[in-house]
Amino acid sequence: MEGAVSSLSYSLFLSLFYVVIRLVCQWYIKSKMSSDDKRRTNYQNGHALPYPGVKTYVDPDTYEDPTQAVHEFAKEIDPTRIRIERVIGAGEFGEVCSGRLRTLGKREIAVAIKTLKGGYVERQRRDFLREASIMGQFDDPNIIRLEGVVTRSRPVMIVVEYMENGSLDSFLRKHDGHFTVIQLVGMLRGIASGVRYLSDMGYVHRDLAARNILVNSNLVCKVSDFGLSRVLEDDPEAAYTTTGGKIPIRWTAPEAISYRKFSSASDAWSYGIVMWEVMSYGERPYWEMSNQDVILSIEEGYRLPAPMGCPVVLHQLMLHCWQKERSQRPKFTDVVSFLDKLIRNPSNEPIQE
Ligand code: ACK
Repeated sequence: MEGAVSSLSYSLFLSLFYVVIRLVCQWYIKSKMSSDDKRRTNYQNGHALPYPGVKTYVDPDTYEDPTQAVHEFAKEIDPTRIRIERVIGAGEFGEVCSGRLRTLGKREIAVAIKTLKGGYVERQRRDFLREASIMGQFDDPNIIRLEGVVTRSRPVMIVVEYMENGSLDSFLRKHDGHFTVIQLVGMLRGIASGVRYLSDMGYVHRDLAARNILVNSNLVCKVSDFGLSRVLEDDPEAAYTTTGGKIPIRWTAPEAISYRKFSSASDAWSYGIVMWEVMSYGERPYWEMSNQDVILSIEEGYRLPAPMGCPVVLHQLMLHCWQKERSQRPKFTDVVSFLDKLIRNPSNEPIQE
């Protein structure tokens, strides 16, 4: 009897001990979480759910009727609300223009308008609108915002927010040496945060490169150019590999080049190349080396050196992104935290190489 009582009190003691330890651990984890992490975590019955508020990406190609996907994810805009002002570039499907959009609240906002040129076949229309079906699923300050589409009249259009400084690569080349390291790190932080959002959504970009990032008048960088395989078809940097895929070799992780293993970890490799492009003000990765030489050099362990004036810690982060073993590369959430710390406390870090 006495034995039974003592074993009961022993198990009571153990349960109590367990509850106390659990509460202390929960309190400790919560107190260590940044406010950013808290925003991205909620609790249900006391259990932390990973990013429950974050939706997952739906591949528009899984829709039998791709037009249905467009209408599910993008608003149809009445074309009388759009005023095209000037042509700012050329895309594979037609011109890219700048203009104004009258919002439903009667405000006018600056927009970029991608048009689908006449004489297209159904497949081109579908490929063109695929980008809108993807972009329309995202809502993040570092992802280009889709305003809507025009599909019920001609020309077919995709309307997105206007980014005053255009593509990041040409913007940096135009302003070579003009920014402080902290300003450049701020741009990199924005891009990493956009890609973190994409990877939380389960979307793999596959073509992260400075040419596919847009910059607004406040130097905010936003990820653009969505469209899965179509993106690579469009990209002038994409070259055919021996396995028949079209890939922007200099920006792509070895496993994605060799056996098309694209993942958020291969996006991390590309992000490392974007870091290098930013810190070198739009220099071409691996300069004039041929694609084949790039592949061989990477295989032999060669990695891009730190650009002039690049802080050691940033080059170390690039090297981390370029680990051969993809599981060893950093997660985007860690990249964002790291860059945040660097921005908050730059003097603690050895800035020059
Ligand atoms: O480097 P850019 O000036 O920036 O030239 C290209 C061109 O259109 C062809 O893609 C520019 N562009 C694309 N989307 C946008 C946008 N949302 N806002 C401003 N410019 C854009 C891009």
